[in-house]
Amino acid sequence: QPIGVFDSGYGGLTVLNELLKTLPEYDFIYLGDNARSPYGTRSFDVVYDYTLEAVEQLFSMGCELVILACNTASAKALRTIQQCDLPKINPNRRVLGVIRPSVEEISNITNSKHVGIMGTVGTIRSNSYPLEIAKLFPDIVVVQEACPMWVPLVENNEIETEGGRYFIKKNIESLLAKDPHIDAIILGCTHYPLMQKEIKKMLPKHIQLVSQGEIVARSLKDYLYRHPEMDIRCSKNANCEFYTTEFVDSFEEKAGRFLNTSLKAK
Ligand code: DGN
Repeated sequence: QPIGVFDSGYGGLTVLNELLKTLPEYDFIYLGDNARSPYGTRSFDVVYDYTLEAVEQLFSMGCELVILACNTASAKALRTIQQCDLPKINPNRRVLGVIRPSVEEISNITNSKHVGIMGTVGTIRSNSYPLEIAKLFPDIVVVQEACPMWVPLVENNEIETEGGRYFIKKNIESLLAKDPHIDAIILGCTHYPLMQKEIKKMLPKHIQLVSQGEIVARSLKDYLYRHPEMDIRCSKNANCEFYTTEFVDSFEEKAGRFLNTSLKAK
């Protein structure tokens, strides 16, 4: 069976990209809810409803395991889906998010024990990162910055423009002003790796920038190893299908740009 990968739009492709490299022998189905993206400023209830719908769609396409490759959905919908919905839908199916694996890596990336998190308004307001980090590493200080303009910059290819740089600088400076001891920043939104080059130019050299794709891919590989009962490895040529909830043509164009390849979507 294929592994489902879901995002509100294109951001999850940065995770899919790493999954394809790390798990080349698996089939994937990517679903972008482009019709209703962005999720960043939407309420808990709305993000939960949309995410559950997407998960059920991926289940109906044959996925037994779905990755929410979206921090906003992981922050606002994952726990309820895991605890309340899955037992009713099918207790053998699994839904995993991107926040927990990123948090588990934190102690390896900071020496100062001061970490910055950048994300959508929804992810930052949910406090998911500070709460999860406090459970595993209570001595780590966490400061957060919501970057409401960053997803639109990525979606509209405006990163390397004067306006794009203005908003990147504004949020970086605001985060660093909150805590000068930060030595690592987690890009807590799956869109942000596409801005990494510009962000790095504005960061002091000693600050490490962490994007989630590789972390999530490593963590999923480990998960599949620990759960051999989820026998979803494909036997012949691995395959990846793409679905969008709106405008197939522009999805193919943009997703192709993000993945650096041409692709067909449905
Ligand atoms: N890529 C999503 C995330 O990681 O939070 C955000 C996209 C959005 O809908 N704003």
